[in-house]
Amino acid sequence: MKKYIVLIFSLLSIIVGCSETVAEISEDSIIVENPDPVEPVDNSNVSGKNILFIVADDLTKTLSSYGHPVVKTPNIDRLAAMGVQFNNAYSNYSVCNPSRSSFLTGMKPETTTIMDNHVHLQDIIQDWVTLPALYKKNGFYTMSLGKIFHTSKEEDNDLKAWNEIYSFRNTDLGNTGEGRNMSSDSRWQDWLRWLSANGTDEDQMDGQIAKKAVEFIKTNREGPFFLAVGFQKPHDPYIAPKKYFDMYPLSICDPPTIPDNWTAPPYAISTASKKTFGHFTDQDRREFLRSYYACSSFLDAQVGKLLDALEETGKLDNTVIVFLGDHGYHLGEQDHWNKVTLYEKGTSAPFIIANADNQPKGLKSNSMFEFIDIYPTMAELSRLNDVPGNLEGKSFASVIQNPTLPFREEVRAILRRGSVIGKSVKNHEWRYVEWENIAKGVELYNQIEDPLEYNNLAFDSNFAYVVAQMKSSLNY
Ligand SMILES: [Ca+2]
Repeated sequence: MKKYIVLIFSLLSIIVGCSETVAEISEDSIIVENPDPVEPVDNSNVSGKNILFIVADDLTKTLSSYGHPVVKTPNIDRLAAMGVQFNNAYSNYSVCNPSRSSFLTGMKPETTTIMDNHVHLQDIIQDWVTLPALYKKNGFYTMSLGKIFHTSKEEDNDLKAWNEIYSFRNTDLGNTGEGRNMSSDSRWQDWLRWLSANGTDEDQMDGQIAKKAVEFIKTNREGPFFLAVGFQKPHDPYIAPKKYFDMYPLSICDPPTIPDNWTAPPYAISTASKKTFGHFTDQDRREFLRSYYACSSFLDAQVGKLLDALEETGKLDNTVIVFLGDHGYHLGEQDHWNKVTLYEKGTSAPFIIANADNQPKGLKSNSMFEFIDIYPTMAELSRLNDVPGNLEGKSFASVIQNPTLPFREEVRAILRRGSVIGKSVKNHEWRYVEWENIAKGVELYNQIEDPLEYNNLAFDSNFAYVVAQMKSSLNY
């Protein structure tokens, strides 16, 4: 009989959407949602490489392997050197639950209909086979640590996909330190809070996730595993041990410059965001960047522990490592310090894969793909059987093996702001956005001359032909 043990506290503290509450302080920091007891599994007759599937929450390209000038991420750099880094990987929706529900089912947000953090996957899922469920069906031993689906609650997850599932929370000590809430709006509670925390990595939930993952990797196993590690950082609240904050003096945390006279097109940025960030001072911006950078380096250190464990156990070459952020994030671009946009900064995310069969090492690909392509790609790489027929992406396994191959000519994303639907299509030269079929707004940005997307050319008659072309692509 399935019995779920849920230690009492608000799961929102680890599986947040746009707002969240602080974890209650308790000596226990592990939340177990396993069938009780966990049944031993003999999958020694199953062939295939292990999968280490690492998802970071709200991580943009604050990684030195992506050329960030300030942030130091030596471990993710090490991973990139082992594999292929994709410079043009695009989430289909710039919010946690819609994005994860999409790439874990292999279907577009339009199809899942999950477009906010409040819809429960289990109310929608029908007979869809999620990515981890397919691995389990193929005999892989599956474990979920931290945030893979939007929450670890039964209604938001796919508990049948996992042999074991664990979430974690900070210790009492890890919730103390020097910090500040930069929001003056009480409605938002914690979402602009940073904390240079006392204690060690393992006083933070992500440190505990890494520890559990290392224990699992070091366990002797005969058959292959699918280990999904969902780190919560750099998602707010921006909490990391003090040593990571100390890496980034405020003087080197320079906020981006907003062009003079720039204003956001209608619906491009939420009204609440404009109101909140309109009050940001230079000090606020620098503290925000320091906190996000600290959380990025903290995350990087946890990834390093997993790589070390794979090396120490001799499992590295036999483990395909997939690393991604669940969507993009603005760090001051468009005067926005969050997600939930259709801009480049909102939709593009880091994606690195290492150790797949016949793949080169240390290459960077500019080929574009959408996150709905992840599921069929992994299914192909792992040669999984019974791949469902309802997947809407296509495999880019061939690009992993030959990173100069072109893949998608254009990528799409969708967003719902209030009741208004925005859709974007991007190719290598242009991004085009419509809000409610142009009734609420149109945007066109040159991706080469204006990569940060400040100069909306949609109403410039010189580019009417581009608007027409992109409109046709969007509504094909
Ligand atoms: Ca997220």
